[in-house]
Amino acid sequence: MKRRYVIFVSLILSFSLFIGCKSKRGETQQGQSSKPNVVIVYLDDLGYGDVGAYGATKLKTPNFDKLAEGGVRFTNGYATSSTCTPSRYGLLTGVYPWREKDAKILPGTAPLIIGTEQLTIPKVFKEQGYATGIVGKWHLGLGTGNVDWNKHVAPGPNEVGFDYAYILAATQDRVPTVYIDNGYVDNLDPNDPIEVSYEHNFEGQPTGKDNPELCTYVMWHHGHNNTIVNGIPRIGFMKGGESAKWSDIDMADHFLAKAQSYVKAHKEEPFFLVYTMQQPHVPRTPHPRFVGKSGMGARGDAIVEADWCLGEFMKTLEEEGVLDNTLIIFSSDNGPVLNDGYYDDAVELLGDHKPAGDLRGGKYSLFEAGTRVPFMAYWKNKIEPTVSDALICQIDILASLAELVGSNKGTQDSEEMLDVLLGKSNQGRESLVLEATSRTAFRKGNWACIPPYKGAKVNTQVNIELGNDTEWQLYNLKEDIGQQKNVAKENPDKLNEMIKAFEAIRGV
Ligand code: NG6
Ligand code: CA
Repeated sequence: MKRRYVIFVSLILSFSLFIGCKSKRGETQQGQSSKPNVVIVYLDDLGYGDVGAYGATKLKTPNFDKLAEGGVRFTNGYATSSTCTPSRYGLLTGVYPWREKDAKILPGTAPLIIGTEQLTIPKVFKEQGYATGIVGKWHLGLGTGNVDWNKHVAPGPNEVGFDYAYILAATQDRVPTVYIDNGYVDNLDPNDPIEVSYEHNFEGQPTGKDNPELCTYVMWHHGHNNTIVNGIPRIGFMKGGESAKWSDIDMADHFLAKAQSYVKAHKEEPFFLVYTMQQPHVPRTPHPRFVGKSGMGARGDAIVEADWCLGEFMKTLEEEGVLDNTLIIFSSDNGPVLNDGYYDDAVELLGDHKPAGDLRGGKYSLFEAGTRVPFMAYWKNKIEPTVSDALICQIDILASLAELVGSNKGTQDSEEMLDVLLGKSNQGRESLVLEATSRTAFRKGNWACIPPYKGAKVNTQVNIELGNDTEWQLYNLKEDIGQQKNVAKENPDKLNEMIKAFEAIRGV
């Protein structure tokens, strides 16, 4: 009798343990924590065609390819926007950036644009008991409007859900050119305080405009003619903080080391890490050991360097024994640009390489190359390698990861597509609003339409078609992925259907 009772109790116990270990989706991973780690690897200005697995032949990206070929490679994966700040806003909050008026390219002194009360992916993870971290580019603003860089800089990533944040404030081409470690400028000498302004220069500070002879690393082409740091003229003015200034050529190694340390420090607990590389955004400063490796100049070399960084990072996951229990999502914040303001031979040495693949436009554009980016999900022994044509956007990552970790959090815009992300389903979004410098376009099914917009058709400084036209544009992406033939006039019904669906989301 007693024995039977013991068996009964242990059966009940093991059953409840089994239930307890079950994630929301009812999956148990034997021998593994039921809480998988998640890493988002996010590149800056990497184009759809900049990855071997997406068709690049001249540029070698073996480590990007390993993820793409060993996981789900999305052919219709989108950033929310064709520039950085809005895309990062969309990624972390799961909210369309055109809903937030301040989600546009920010100066280094801009206040934080994510509300501290707002839902973010790291908050979803924190609530589920995860350690959360971000290493790399931030560009979502810091402080409340008048930052003193010599004090604690807040609110910032720590106040919107990241326990750990080791970041560069804005972009590599914008001041302040220092790293920020959990709200404090790293390596700052209190006797040499930093001053930063986007309005005025500081007395005695040379600028790219007045002292071109000091632009010894690279010369500016357009913009980028203010304070010179490490022979590179930047956007904005800065004085002091000598010991805190970063070394551009060591930046990739520096962020990699921080990302690796993060994994080592948190391997015993579930973690969520966002690793936002600065490559291949300008100024392109590959470490000397990568210079000349691509044959395409600094842009190609910076991509080769980023690929190497990913390989090293993956090795760390493996060596620390967490690779099998880590989902890695890889993408880029916007499409490619060659000359983005410096003479770095990106145009001259491009050769046959097509950074946007067969897509039209590039960074800043409403055409496809602005927002359609490399996008893949890799999970060793868990995701079956596949190519997915499902329509998916970075705003969907929030709801999908929430589902993964058993949270019911979500937003109006973020569509839960965990099965799509894991390659188990091809049922992507029905439609998607795309954004480029405050203009929007609409994708539905295989169709894309762009409303009439005034303004230049081409940004001649960067030589990119922006998507502006005086008339509605409609493209059938299935037949015309390069958006060469505007079929709006031949398909008035389709266009009307698109406009209605577009307005229903965007408002008239
Ligand atoms: C533009 C810069 C460009 C780049 C971009 C932001 C000029 C002329 N151009 O204003 O170089 O920094 O902003 O890029 O200043 S992003 O990828 O962060 O959106
Ligand atoms: Ca970018």
